[in-house]
Amino acid sequence: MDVRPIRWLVASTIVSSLAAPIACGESASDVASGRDASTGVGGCTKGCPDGVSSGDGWSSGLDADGAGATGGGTSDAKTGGTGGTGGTGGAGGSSTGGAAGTCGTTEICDNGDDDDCDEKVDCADEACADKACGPERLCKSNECKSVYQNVGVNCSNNNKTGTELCVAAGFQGCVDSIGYWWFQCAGPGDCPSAWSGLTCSSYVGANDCVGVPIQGSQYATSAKGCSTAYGANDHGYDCQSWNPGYNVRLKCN
Ligand SMILES: [Ca+2]
Ligand SMILES: [Ca+2]
Repeated sequence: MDVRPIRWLVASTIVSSLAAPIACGESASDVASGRDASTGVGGCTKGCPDGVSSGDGWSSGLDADGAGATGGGTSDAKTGGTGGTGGTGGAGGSSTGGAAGTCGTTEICDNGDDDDCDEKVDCADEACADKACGPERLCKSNECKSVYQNVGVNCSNNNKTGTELCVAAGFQGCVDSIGYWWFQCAGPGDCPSAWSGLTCSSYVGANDCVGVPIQGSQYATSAKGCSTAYGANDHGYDCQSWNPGYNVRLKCN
């Protein structure tokens, strides 16, 4: 029996298979259909799996699992996202674009938004300056703040000067301060009506936590400017028992 032709046929088949390496999930029949696995040219009949484009060497137009590729979509707060393209052959992609934002031409200086879309918010935008924050308001930490701030001083932050309290509130320094102290229960509250700068004309007469009007010896103010500390031990109190503490009204700069 002459076996030479059979050996030649087997060897030839092996060499032929190695000449067209199978890659990218292709089956031998895909390769046989015309796609060159090394260059991606020629396409196959299998179609693209999710997340693989024809540029990766897969033929386009078919979805490998039949479920449809999910659209990617891009996100842009200013222009709105772009929806992805659904796969063909399966259900369409489900991604939809984001809602478009709005861009104005003017930065509103005290609303927490970048109104003119230059990535600078409120007083951090050159279009705004301290004066844009309004009277007695300054731009601090990219936010318009009133120069008047109320801060409590009690046993947890004892002995603080007006300057220290203003700096802690984000300001450069202090212009003046007055501390308000209720001797009754609940400690100092906020001004019952509007503050007038550092003063609260309606503080006396406000009710404490049991409805008793605050007046006379039940109430004290301490005007300590900026360099003298407010202390929880003021007015005969200590930090061993209940202590109302101050409501310090600051004017900062
Ligand atoms: Ca802006
Ligand atoms: Ca704004």
